[in-house]
Amino acid sequence: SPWANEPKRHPVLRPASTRPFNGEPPLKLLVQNFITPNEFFYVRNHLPVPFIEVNKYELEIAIETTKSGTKEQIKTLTLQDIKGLPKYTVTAAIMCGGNRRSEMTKVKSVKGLSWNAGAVGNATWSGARLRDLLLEMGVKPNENLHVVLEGADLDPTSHPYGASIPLSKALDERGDVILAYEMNGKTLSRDHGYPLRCIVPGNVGARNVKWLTRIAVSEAESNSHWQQSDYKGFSPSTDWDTVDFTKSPAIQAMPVTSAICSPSEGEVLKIPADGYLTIHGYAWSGGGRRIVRVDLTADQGKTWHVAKIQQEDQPDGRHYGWSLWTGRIKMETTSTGEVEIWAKAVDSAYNVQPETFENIWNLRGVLANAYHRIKIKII
Ligand code: MTE
Ligand code: MO
Repeated sequence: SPWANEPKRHPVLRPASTRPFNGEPPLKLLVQNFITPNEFFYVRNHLPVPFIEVNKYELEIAIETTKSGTKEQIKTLTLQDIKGLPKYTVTAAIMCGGNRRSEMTKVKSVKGLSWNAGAVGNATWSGARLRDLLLEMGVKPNENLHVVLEGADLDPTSHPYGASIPLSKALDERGDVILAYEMNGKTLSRDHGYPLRCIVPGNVGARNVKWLTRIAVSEAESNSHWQQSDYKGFSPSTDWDTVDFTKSPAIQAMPVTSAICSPSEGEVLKIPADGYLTIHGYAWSGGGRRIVRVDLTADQGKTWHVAKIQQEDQPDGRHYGWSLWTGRIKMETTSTGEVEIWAKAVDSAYNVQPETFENIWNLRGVLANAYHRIKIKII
């Protein structure tokens, strides 16, 4: 059975599916640490986890012949070779394109794993810069080329998981694309891509290819199902009868989002004597855009409260880690019963989350970034 070699997972990861394994941590736990502990970091696998013997491991890097003048070149590297290159560490959140899908589903059903808001984690990733490798091989900037990334995990027809990113992202010094062998200072675990994965900060989780075996500089995007016919956005009026996957670009940089992680949806609680309700959550935007504000309301937007943000001091455009936030809302001490809390984040381009899911609904349930809303009960 291809599932005989699956690694053990921490029991806090609530499975959204078991074969392949997909699991996310409870939201309250998720925001207890600015750096997500490795064992609490969500896992998103499309296929069985490959078993890789590190002494036999090789990474192939191919430069394909292109009209724009790159010449065929192939290089094979061992893990030792990659560890011999200058080591970089970046803090980057990875978020699945389907994070918060379970909220979008409430508008109308979608196809995909029913993720809550926990398909995200924030870690430090260490490894070689893809840029260094490509420059050493003589690759020149070119807006028309792509870097195709392939994993060692194979589908039943022996096709690997694959994705691609624009070459411009891979070569950008501020893009911080890493071939990572460490997560939070520890050897990558099997679920997170041991021995090597690509980290593409600011882009959708799907491009952060795990168990990396092949990199190709190419005229075409990855021909994989996940690049071509999945992880793309569509109009709310596009359905499975009318969808044409060639008509939408593959998701790369992610939009701004946030989630309330404490209290939990449906929680019953008492307001403390000082009258303040304390709320915790995370916010993040793709493309290296820093979170500049998180607004909270407990009265359907009549009054908004600005949350206090905890984040790394990184320049805008290169701010790849998430932000944690804490808000305090003064409640009427006499008010009891159901209260709805909403959160919305604003990024450095003043992009803000859309109000509702109705007008961003899409058949795959991706990019589910509307205001996060929870109901609690005050007694
Ligand atoms: N890489 C390979 N080889 N196989 C996969 O199934 N899943 C992708 C990406 N890289 C995947 C992969 C998706 S959709 C996401 S969201 C992230 O890995 C999840 O990374 P994580 O499991 O380390 O959290
Ligand atoms: Mo994903």
